[in-house]
Amino acid sequence: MSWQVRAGYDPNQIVSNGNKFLLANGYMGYRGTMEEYGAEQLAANTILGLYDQVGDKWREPVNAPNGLFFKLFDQATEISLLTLKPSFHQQTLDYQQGLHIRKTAFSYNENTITLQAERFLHMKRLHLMVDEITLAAEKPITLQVKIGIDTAVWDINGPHLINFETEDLADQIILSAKTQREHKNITVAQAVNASKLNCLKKEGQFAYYEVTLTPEPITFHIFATTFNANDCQNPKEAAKKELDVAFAMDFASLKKEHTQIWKGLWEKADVEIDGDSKAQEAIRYSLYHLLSIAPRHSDTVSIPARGLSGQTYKGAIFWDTEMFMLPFFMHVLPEVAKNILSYRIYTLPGALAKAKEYGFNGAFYAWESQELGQDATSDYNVVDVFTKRPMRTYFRDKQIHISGDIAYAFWQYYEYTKDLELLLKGGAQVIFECAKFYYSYAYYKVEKNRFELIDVIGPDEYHERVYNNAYTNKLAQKTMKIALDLWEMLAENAPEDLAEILTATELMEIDKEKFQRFYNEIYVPQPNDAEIIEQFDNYFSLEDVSVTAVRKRLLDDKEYWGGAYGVAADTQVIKQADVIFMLHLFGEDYTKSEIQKNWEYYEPRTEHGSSLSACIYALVACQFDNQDWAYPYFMKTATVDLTGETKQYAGTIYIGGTHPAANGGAWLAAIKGFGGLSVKNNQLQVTPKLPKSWQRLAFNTIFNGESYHIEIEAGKTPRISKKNNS
Ligand code: IFM
Repeated sequence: MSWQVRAGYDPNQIVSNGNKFLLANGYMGYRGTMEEYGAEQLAANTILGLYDQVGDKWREPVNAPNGLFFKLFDQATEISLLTLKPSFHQQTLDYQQGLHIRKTAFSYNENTITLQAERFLHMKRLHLMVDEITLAAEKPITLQVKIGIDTAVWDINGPHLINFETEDLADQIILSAKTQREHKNITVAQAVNASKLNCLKKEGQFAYYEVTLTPEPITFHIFATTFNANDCQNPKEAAKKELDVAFAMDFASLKKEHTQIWKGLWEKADVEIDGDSKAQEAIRYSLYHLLSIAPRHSDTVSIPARGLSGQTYKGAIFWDTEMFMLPFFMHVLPEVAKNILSYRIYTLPGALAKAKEYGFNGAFYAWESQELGQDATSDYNVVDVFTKRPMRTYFRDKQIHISGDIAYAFWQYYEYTKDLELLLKGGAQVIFECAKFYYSYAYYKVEKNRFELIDVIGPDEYHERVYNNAYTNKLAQKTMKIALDLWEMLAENAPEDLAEILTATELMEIDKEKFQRFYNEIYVPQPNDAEIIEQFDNYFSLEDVSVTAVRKRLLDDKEYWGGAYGVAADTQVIKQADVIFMLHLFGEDYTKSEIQKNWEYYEPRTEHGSSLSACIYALVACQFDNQDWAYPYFMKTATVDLTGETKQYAGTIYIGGTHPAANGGAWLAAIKGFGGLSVKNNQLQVTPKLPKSWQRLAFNTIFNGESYHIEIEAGKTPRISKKNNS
């Protein structure tokens, strides 16, 4: 298998190829654009955790100036994909090694000019990117080359950078700037080992060279480093220093270091599928995306909903990370899972403040969380296509399941890794505060002797402000159970820590009995006579109409289906797995028949307007042993960034980019769905349900600190073998 994706020349695919060919290293993400591309082609190097706001536009991540900019000229004539149709062009992503390669040939003045470039974002030296450029021509020709740090990069709500300053050192170009609102410094430093090029002049952050091309190729390298005020006191010094170190090494050694890291990651994370090369390619490509954006370097950052592929979704962290990506990391790279969860400890003050703002106790996490846990969700998250007016949406106010998602994730991590440290370092406090929040949010319905959660939004965002969403209520109940179990566990294993946590969280004011009472008395919608669980109060009384019929009612392709007047709002058509998501998490509380009946009920009513939906339908179909139904959904989630076939707009707002939640969902569906991996009685267990064509599925996991390799072969007993941890 090649471990490569390729594309030829197609100007209509520039934006989607920017996502598909993304390089990232956990700190930054460089879109799969060509060296000569600029803002219009959405060239961007998105920096994790650095945000800016311009005026009252949305606060979003900052794209750094492009340190790998390169363009060829013949005097005034630009020789690039922006001006000439190439005689050959191929773009390749080698996702085994994290390399982006382009090969382009131009027929120009009865000559053929070839340009090759191979670049990577270093997986260890996270601030460094390197590009190896090779030029040749069939017949001798003298051309000019412009190399530098381009500020013309993609900006949705920018421009974010001001006060540009350049410094031209003998062997480096330095470009520094500040963010508009918070005045955070950012520096990009660049150096070229251009001994084979003749420097004509330097102007600002660009250098111009002359080069005579012949059939004998000329190769040179561009090195660029990026630092910002979140990384250190003096980004400029750091950028220069890191560049010096890299420059003193050669391209080959840097590449070796980089590919070695990838090798190590694949040794832990690879999933092998025999008998289905398309599924094999899709799962590896999905894992590439997760591995490339994993924050291995810091425990105060996490993974945004569109990874590091740009500024869409405000670069914010959603429930996507805990519920869809975390399981993969928890099973194969627990140290990354720990970093991701630590981000929620770090941002707990933001969640406490948000709860207070709405008049509640405890922790109400941001629906769209930025670097300090502040909620970036706008009150008007969608723009109406007809009136062009912002539409009031209630995601920020009402999507309260976010706190339970986070509490659930901490507990899941603890149960799988038995790593008590994270709980003692703040995880326990997070869980208790989330429980406290639900207790505070709940409404006690006196006539029915029960707690209810009213006026919420469940995972299905097309139905806003509903009462008793089954998933939310069940999750809130689970959150209480987790808090109670945690309390017991700490009382037994770490009583002093418990006392400290209780004091720190002011939990003394809320006694355990209240959690217990909520747990016992929260209303959780149950299967009815037909075994179907109603998604929320009165959902069944909404118009029962097909997804196709609702789609036909659209007057504009980009029209938003939800909100007050959306085409789906008064119907049973839902955006994404909701009750089915609940069955994915809590399947053990329901019979197989109930699970299947609900799948059959909700599946035709689900639009899959979110990329989070397909994987859950795949997983849950495996719960009732229907691999045939699961398989197309698995392929849909696993190929989402290969095909680029996802919704690109919410109203008029562009929401494209990569889809790490779907990538994580692909792992979940393969391993937990088809592989049937679970834990029973503190032991790993595998009950495979392989799709017909799969002859073998093999993968690794680290469970309770021990490494395991799991081999499943069709028709044979699965093998779980312990590996040597060294
Ligand atoms: O978190 C999701 C949400 O469930 C559906 N809309 C998009 C968000 C980001 O992926």
